[in-house]
Amino acid sequence: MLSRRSLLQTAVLALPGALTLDASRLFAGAEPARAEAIPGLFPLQRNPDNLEFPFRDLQDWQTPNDLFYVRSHFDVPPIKADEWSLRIEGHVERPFEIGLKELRALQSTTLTALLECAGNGRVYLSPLQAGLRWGHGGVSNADWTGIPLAMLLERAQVKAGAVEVILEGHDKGRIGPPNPSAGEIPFARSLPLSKATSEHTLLAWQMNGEELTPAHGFPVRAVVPGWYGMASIKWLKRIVVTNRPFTGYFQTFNYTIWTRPEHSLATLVPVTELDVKSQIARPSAFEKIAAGKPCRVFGAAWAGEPLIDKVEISTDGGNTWQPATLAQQSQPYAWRFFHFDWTNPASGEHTLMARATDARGRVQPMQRDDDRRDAMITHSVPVPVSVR
Ligand SMILES: Nc1nc2c(c(=O)[nH]1)N[C@H]1C(S)=C(S)[C@@H](COP(=O)(O)O)O[C@H]1N2
Ligand SMILES: [Mo]
Repeated sequence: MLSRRSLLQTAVLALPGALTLDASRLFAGAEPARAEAIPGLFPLQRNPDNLEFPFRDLQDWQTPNDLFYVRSHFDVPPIKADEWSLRIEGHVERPFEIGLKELRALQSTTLTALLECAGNGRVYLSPLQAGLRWGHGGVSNADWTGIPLAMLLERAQVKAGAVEVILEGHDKGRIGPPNPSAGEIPFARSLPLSKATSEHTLLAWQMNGEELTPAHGFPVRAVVPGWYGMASIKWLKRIVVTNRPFTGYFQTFNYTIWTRPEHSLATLVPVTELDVKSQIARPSAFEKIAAGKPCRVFGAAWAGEPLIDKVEISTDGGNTWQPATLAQQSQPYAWRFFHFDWTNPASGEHTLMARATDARGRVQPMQRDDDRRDAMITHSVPVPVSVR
């Protein structure tokens, strides 16, 4: 690989003779100041790319497309727009196929929804879990434009007795030990008929007013607002209506949690709805803060469909709590920003924490619930800071 320095030298050599920049002088001594450092995605994995939104740089309510986190299990499938079509079949009267042009010509709607990976925050689990170790950046918020999935289900005429709708992507691969897949499998997941026919469950082709990029599911993806991200299938290929629950890889071996509904007999169930959660963006962990000056604690909270009612901040590791100010902008499925002005932080080590409450009365827990295995990581994460 070319180093930064040799790249620059190559560039210098290509310049017209009149310009005599000396690269060795530029890079002698200290690195030049990063006057306009623009944050970019943080790689957890390449090929397939799994990239974190730089949450500590949180600024926009709508995450810019090039900063929206990327979570892909397999390589991005090569899809040609003019060859793409979506098939709707299974437990329906009239199976059919629809092309991109025809789909985009349908009456579209736009909805803001946050996507959060069910593994977001996994780096904070102890003991460390297998799987991608997301920090706080497996979450982003965007406007999605498309049609309700219900529109196509209506056209296909779902038969009586249907219970679920499986969404299948064009991407596929083989998953190895410890839980090998049945050969090469596509990414697929099901929704109960009620969620699939909700007017808010979309087949989207635009994100923040622009065509979906390959990484985010070009040409068409599902957006299932209020659910963890794994339900929002990218690169849609096929929609299958079924008359019995689907038990594919990504809702059995993966993306499942234990529940204890009856008789204390733990039951494994697929991850579905988002839980209430907040994250502090700034200050970030291990940041050095000036003593005696006010410090603004800033972050975002979300709960899926219910609105965020309250966010509280602790500057003493959870002993005492004070209300944060919530941003005016508040709507179902999206995140809500908050801030808290920490006046006069005293010299020493401090631990910041945030705790959100939603309109359903759900409160963000302080402790990790191990029944959730490696998913749905919503407990309040302590943020250690030094005040000097
Ligand atoms: N076809 C397909 N759809 C997929 C995935 C995938 O790997 N393949 N990943 C899912 C997961 S786990 C998440 S969190 C979201 C992430 O969407 P994004 O990459 O646009 O942020 O896509 C979901 N849809
Ligand atoms: Mo995910």
